[in-house]
Amino acid sequence: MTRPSFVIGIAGGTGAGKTAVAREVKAAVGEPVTRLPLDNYYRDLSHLPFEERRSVNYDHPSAFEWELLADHLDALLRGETVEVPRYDFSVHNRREETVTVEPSPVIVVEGILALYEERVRERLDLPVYVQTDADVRVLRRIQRDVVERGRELEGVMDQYLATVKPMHEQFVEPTKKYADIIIPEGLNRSAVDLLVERIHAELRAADSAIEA
Ligand code: UZR
Ligand code: MG
Repeated sequence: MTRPSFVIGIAGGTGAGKTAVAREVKAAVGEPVTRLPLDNYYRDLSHLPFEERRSVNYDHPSAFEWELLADHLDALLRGETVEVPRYDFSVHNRREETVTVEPSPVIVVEGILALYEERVRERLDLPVYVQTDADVRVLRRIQRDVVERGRELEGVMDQYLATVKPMHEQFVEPTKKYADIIIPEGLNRSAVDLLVERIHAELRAADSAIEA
């Protein structure tokens, strides 16, 4: 019998600390956890030249290949292995190579719009929203894009005002209502500990269901 997976969704604005929470959960629980970052499901834009790819609105729901993500979740839940695309932020496009993801007891889908699409949402056992003030998020975003990704400050500011902020308000923030748990500030020790405890409880329940 295939073991049922416990699927967690972690949504929230850019710079909220979603990836940090997902990594921390993975570090605490270890092998049973597989992360499925939404970034990997940005649509393949190889048919567009770089200049056009650069001006795509990556904060709009249409930027993501939802069908593929939902299909992958279904396959993983059936106990099948999937080939997940990888994304290269420096060229705004999918990489050639994929990463093989095995079915696992806990799957964490993480990204700004992880709670947006119904087909994905209905597969989540625990929808989580990371709630962090916009001023903190934008400072983290500047740190990441300018310091770590080598982008120009001016471009980051323009993009934030032109798309990141309005799309956040229109599409990301309204998904908070779908969350069962709201985590303040991202790496919040108590909240992460509770998540980890809950996962351990689910793993124990699944183990005893298999033994019974
Ligand atoms: P997180 N993003 C890029 O900057 N470049 C891309 O090629 C693809 C995505 C950004 C995207 C969004 N927006 O705000 C952010 N833009 O990645 C989501 N513009 O990722 O949740 O880690 O901040
Ligand atoms: Mg992230």
